[in-house]
Amino acid sequence: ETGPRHTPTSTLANGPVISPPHTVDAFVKAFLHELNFGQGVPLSRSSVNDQYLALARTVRSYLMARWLETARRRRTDKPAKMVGYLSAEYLLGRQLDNALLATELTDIATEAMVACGIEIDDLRQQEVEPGLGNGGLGRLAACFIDSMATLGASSIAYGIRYEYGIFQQTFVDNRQVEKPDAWLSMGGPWGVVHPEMEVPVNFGGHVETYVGEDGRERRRWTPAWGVMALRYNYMVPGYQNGVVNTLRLWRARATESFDLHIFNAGDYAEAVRAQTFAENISKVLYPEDSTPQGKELRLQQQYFFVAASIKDFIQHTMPKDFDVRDLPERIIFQLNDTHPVIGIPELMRILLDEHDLEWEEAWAITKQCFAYTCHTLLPEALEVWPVSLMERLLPRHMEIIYRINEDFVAELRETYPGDELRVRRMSIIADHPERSVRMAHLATVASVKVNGVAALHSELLKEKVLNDFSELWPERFTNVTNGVTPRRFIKLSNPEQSKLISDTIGKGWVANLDRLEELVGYADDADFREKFRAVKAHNKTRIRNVLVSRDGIALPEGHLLDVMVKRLHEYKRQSLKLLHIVTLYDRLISGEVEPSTVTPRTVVFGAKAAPGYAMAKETIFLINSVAQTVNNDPRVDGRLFVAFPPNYNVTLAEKLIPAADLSEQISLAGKEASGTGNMKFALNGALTIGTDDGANVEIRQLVGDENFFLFGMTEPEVAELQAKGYRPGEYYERDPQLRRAIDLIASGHFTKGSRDAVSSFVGDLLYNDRFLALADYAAYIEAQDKVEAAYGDQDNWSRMAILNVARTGFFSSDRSIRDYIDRIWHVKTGV
Ligand code: GL2
Repeated sequence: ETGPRHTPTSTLANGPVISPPHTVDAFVKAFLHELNFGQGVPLSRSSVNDQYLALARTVRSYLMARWLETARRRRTDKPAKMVGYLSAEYLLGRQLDNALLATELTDIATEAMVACGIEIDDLRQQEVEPGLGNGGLGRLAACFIDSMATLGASSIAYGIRYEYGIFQQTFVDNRQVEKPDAWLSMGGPWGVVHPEMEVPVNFGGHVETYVGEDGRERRRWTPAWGVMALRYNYMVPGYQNGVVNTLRLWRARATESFDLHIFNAGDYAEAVRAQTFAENISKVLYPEDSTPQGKELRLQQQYFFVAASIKDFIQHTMPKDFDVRDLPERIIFQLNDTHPVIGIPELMRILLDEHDLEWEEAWAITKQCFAYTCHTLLPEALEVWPVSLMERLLPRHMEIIYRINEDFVAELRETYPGDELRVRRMSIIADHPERSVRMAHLATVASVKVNGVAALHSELLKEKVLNDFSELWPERFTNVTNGVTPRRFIKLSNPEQSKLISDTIGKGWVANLDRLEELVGYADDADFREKFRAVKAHNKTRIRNVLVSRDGIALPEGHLLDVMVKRLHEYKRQSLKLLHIVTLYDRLISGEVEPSTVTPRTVVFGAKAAPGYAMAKETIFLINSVAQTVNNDPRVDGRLFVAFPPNYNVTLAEKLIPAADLSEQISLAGKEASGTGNMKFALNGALTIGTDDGANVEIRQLVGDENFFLFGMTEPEVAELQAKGYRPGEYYERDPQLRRAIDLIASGHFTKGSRDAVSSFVGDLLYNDRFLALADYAAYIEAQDKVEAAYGDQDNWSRMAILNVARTGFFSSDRSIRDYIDRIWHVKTGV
């Protein structure tokens, strides 16, 4: 890195950075140093939080040594192309254990704490996870940076250091109530701030023409206000390979000039208020998952972090004498969904206005510097910004977008003479219902590659969402199936299964997940199956303890553990799961089945609803209401239990997923782009009940039909039914079992007799049912009945579960990142 710096002339200046030694003694010393001189307390008077912060900082110093060494190596190596991963979300989860694992310090730290009379587990519990993301998209970014570091890919990740992450969910009278997530309130030991490296980011104002020294006309943007982007570095360690990469998160800080520009000088209180306004930009994560709201502050956030990141890369990561014409050899910015797409006109602006390039040359460079990942198939998830808002907030960028579109539309008219309908469909600017910018179109026009996140999704992207574009540029489209990091989601979250695997095939699988295949043969080994079952039993006991102390929920023992955890969204069909539960319950209380003959089952939900998503919140209320009724009805005789622990997050996922027997992946076919929870469950020995959607398709192909409970319509069948005209009421009329379930809900049975409390839920199912839950109900119930029969043969169930683990090594995010490197980035790897 270059940038403002002062190099002392001492001979020490170029000496190596020396990591604290990997010994218990050295660790204890470093820890006590942090405690005494960092926290300012003696061990005897320290709080658990003091101890946690000192421990985190101690581990951080080991990471820091490697981080500095990684950076030094990259400076001295021949200049290489880097990946700039741009994401508005990183759902990181707790940091401590991952850092210990990566640096091989787990045992040393544990012993060091024992030496200090501290139970390290108590400190683990103290860490508040950084929840800087909503769901799968944000967690994917976190898995990807882990894999980039593990593969030694030269990369830097950029995002926003939200002061408040995803809200904390509580339930009051069965309804979701949100609380702010003040994740930094007890101190943020993992981030390192560099106030001297801040970069300005501007907004508003106007654009004018002026004549440059060479007599050429140019455009000049005079912004109305600006903020500073404060740099926070977070260290991203590779798995036991010495590499530590950077996650750079920006925080907004007011500038003095900001106060001067908009507000009158002399009014102190007003000036301080203005500061708050500027600092609002990084205040809070928007809590909508897959359904963005077109809020001005959100566009401010997007431009804020992208502008800071691009400037930071060019000015501080590239050498001083760097020529921007070389950018395509030095960087590929990966756009994680449309959130960072404003970076495209921003780079154009930099090249045109700050480096004086001609339009054609600037465009040729820009087009090589971006690649776009689309994460959705839902039309309402595709971001669109009103032109009026863009003109007000980013007038120069709007101009540039118009010009990009003008050239693009001209090219289209040449390629498709007379086909104005197509031109309108493809235009970056939409005219209806309001003149606006289609960010996915802008991204596609400017990117080297566009990828979907699972095989089916990438196909549907080409056939549907971006069909016109794939006809025009077929070679631009590719697939990279998502993955998850085996470090966090097997090694750390499931130590018992990890030990069994390592004892059986050796330790190498953690960084080479294909090696799980070596377990295939053990599916037929009775001794191995028994050990595998013991792991599951252990993990069930563990989650039982967690839920008792976390939420006072006592899960019954000896049940099939059926888990549906993901954001609450209609397309994911938590409502269908609910209908299944009500059917099971109805069979029990109606006397249709004898309780002692049914497979005892516990269903665990975890789901946050966007605070403004009314139907999702109604569903949460109904799940809680059903749970309350079912769990307290003596007729159920302990055969069915429903738990909905609040505030599902990464920390809970790590405990819950390894305990699951059954993974619920029941979205309507053609709606879930990929899913990543589905992969985590399979890798942790749960069987999937799922539709032919997202990455479920690939999971099923890999594990085999006989080891997967498939049900429901395929995507073409869905399309056909919708074209024909879908009437949910017909299914209700025709299927008595379904009718009984819906009637029971509608009667107010679960809501203390209140029909009103369920009327919008029931009304929507019967008269709208946008995601065809009723059409898939019968098939789902049938598949669930097969699950119960299969669970009756425990030995065969274990066999199936082992094969799921053995055959899903493909879903390591290491493989995803290798695919990105081979198909899109072409950067080098290795430590
Ligand atoms: C999502 C998709 O809905 C999900 O299917 C996918 O697995 C992830 C990661 O690619 O991306 N898209 C999206 O907007 N969110 C997702 O989780 N929030």
